[in-house]
Amino acid sequence: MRKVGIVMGSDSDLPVIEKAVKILKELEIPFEAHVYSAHRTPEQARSFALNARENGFGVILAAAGMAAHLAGAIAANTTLPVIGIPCRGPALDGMDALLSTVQMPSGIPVAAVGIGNGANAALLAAEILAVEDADLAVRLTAKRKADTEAVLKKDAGIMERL
Ligand code: RP5
Repeated sequence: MRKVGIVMGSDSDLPVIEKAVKILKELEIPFEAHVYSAHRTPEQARSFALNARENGFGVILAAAGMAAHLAGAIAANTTLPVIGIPCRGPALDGMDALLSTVQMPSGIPVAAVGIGNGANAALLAAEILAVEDADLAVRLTAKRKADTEAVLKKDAGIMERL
């Protein structure tokens, strides 16, 4: 199975990445994570993206906050799908990162999830890989079913909590 590549602009983005990793582990998807910054270590970010396909990656998650150019910078150097995860920052609560991540020019797409939503980024990566991986598709369907059942259980118990 192709790996999910994870890049984060700083180790301060780790709490968001941990949400993604939890789901990748649950779905038994191999991954590799790095701290690469579009601004502080641009050469490392570029080299990772340029070599990602031949290094066995199938999807790349890129998490960054503030002037979040990481997902776009990665996408500029690969034709693998890139999922941007905007992270909260101190001044604008993630709105800066959201807009920096999602407002890509035509020709270089980044699929962006909501602010801090590492879980959805991992699920979307799993859905992309599952297009060609029937076993993973089965695990994804089972997870969706279990998640639905957990919500139904909350519905059944909500009156007791009021
Ligand atoms: C971004 O700047 C990083 O992705 C992080 O979200 C933010 C702050 O980084 P640190 O100053 O905490 O290293 O590039």
